[in-house]
Amino acid sequence: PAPRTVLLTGAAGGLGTLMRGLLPAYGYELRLFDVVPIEGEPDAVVADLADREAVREAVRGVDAVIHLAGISLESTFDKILRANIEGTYHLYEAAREENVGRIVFASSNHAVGYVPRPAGPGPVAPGDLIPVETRHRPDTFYGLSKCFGEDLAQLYWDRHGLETVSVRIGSCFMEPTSVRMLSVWMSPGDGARLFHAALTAEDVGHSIVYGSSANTRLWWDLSTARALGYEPQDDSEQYAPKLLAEHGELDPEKAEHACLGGHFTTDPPRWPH
Ligand code: NAI
Ligand code: 15L
Repeated sequence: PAPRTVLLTGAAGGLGTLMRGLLPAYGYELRLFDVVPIEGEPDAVVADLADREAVREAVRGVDAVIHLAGISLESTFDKILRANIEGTYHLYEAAREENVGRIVFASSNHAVGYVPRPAGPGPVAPGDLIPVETRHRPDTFYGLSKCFGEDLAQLYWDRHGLETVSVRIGSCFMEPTSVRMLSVWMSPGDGARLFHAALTAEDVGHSIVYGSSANTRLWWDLSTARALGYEPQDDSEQYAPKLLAEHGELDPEKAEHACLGGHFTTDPPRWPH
């Protein structure tokens, strides 16, 4: 049966807030979880992913989890380790113990951030789109934690039959704000469509999909997302004239424009740890 009660971790964050607004229309009852309280949501669980008992209690009785909680940008290794690596492990252990059937995991394009982007401006030929089956090339400790999450999901599927859809999200914000985002943007509406498809598709095992709208300048292959029943409705192209007038096309000579992960691949690392 289709899941009805869904635990939304990271519900206080940017994407969590967008999804809190959009997912109830699909019929879900959301249980909210975040380390910070959410204004106007007194029933939200306020707890840290480090608190295994609280995580286990939070997953008890839900049909599925959308796991967004964690550090969403590069940080020190220790902070990433605690929130994203150990935190995601705690979530999976709790889900296994409580027999939750499916997790939708917010992976990121930064798990494969050092993959070269398709050459040239404008639309990319279908054969040149970046496939899901490309090796992990994390661009940060943050991206590395998403590689870990994808592998953890694979382990829990193979060993325990716990299903996951790992969504390598591009940039999910109200509007694209850079030329790179014209290629990787996921509109909030398409984000909700994709999460809904990931929650309801049958027999997903562990599926990895890219998360974006049907952008004219798309860099990656959306076929595994479409195989879940996802039908993106939006395209960033309406924002192209303004963004291109402001910034020009991406410059292939610039390192920060060369790879999928954009400036994540060139920003100075947050060392020492
Ligand atoms: P965000 O930083 O706005 O939200 C993350 C939320 O997780 C925050 O509310 C924070 O309080 C919570 N959190 C952090 N550590 C926690 C812990 N130890 N225990 C409990 N809660 C904790 O990030 P955003 O943009 O909403 O992203 C959500 C998820 O989606 C993240 O996992 C991020 O890596 C992933 N993602 C988001 C993209 C986007 O475009 N927004 C792109 C790619 C991936
Ligand atoms: C991410 O993984 C981040 O969480 C988000 O804030 C954006 O920076 C996004 O990637 C991106 O690549 O634009």
